Amino acid sequence: MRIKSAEVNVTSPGRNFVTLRITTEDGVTGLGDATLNGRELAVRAYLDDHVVPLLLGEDAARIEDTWQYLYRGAYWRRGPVTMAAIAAVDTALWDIKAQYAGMPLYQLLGGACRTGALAYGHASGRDVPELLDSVRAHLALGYRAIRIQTGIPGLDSVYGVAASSPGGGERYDYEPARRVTGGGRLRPTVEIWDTRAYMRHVPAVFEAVRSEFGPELPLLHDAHHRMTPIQAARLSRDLEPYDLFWLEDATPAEDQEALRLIRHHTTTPLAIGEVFNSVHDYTTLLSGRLIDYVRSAVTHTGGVTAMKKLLDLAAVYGIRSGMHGPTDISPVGMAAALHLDLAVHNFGIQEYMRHSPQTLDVFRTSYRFEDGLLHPSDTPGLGVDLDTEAAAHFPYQQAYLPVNRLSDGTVHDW
Ligand code: EZ4
Ligand code: CO
Repeated sequence: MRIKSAEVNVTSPGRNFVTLRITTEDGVTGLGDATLNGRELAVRAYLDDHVVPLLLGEDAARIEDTWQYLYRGAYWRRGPVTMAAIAAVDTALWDIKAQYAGMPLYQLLGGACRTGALAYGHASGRDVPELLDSVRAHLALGYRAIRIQTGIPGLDSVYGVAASSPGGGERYDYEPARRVTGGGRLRPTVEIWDTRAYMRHVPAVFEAVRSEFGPELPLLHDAHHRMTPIQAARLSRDLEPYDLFWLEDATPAEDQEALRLIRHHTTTPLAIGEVFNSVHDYTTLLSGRLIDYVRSAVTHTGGVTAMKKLLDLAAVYGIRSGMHGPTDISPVGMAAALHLDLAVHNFGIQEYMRHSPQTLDVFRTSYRFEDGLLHPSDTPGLGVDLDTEAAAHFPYQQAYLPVNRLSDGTVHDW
């Protein structure tokens, strides 16, 4: 099971993806997602220049040892670029091992704890009527849990809202990293933000959705790191009558203590961690029981090995998974998440934004969405193939997420 070759593939079928493909001497290939939205080429360089040369000739079966070697051996710890690179290697090695075993990956992780992973989709609208249409469209697609985001009166463009949703259906190009040129240079777009306008508007949106769809439907919301702790405490309390499944990223995530203040004031369940890359980002949050759901993704947190350990630690505190699953997690990263979703006892929910048909022409998936649940399929390994010929038709395109500013020009969290 020696590693014969490893290549990094960068492709942009609708949006950018970075994929590591490892091949063993006997021709088994494994895939790992290394996509870091807006910083893709940094991970490619980290892999090409500093990781791939270390892998050639090594034993593909030694997954834990390889993880430790890349993590401890680099001396410099953690960080999104490093951990996405390690994640790709780790995931590709699990894919290979499961194919050698002739089993879907979830079997090697302990086997299925459930028949499928409850998934939530993203409904959005520029205003409430458009949002209600979008919720209806998501229910028609089979979703049994739905995240709701709307435009805010007075603000031109807000996180999580598709520019327009004809027919209220799912839009594949919601929140792409965008390309804007100004003065001959590519720059992120700028959005203007007002937290007080947002906080005044959101409770009425939940009121409208609950009165239209009733008390049963699990509803989620992403505040995307924009409030102060005391603002977040206030909004979480204002939303209590609407029984959220969770409020996500209420405050900037790196300040773990901020969640303690929110927690003192509210029973709204809290989720955080999509921008984290290590179990060490969570120690205060977990031991203090300050959150209810862990938002990390396999892709950004060091792979299947590290994500399993993080979720096992969360389980000690009764905290559940809610893995990040936007379209900038590639189909490879999504498949890896689904195998873990099936295998860990403390699964909570899985975010699921569908990839575009263009993306799915390049990444051939076998996972399926049925009756609101995702299943990774019983194909040996991860169950995803990368069509490198198709990928070659979509070269990398420089693109960035927007940047937020307040009306006076101050940079704010996006
Ligand atoms: O903004 O993945 O919950 N999902 C999210 C995502 C993130 C993007 C950033 O690349 O917050 O939409
Ligand atoms: Co989020």
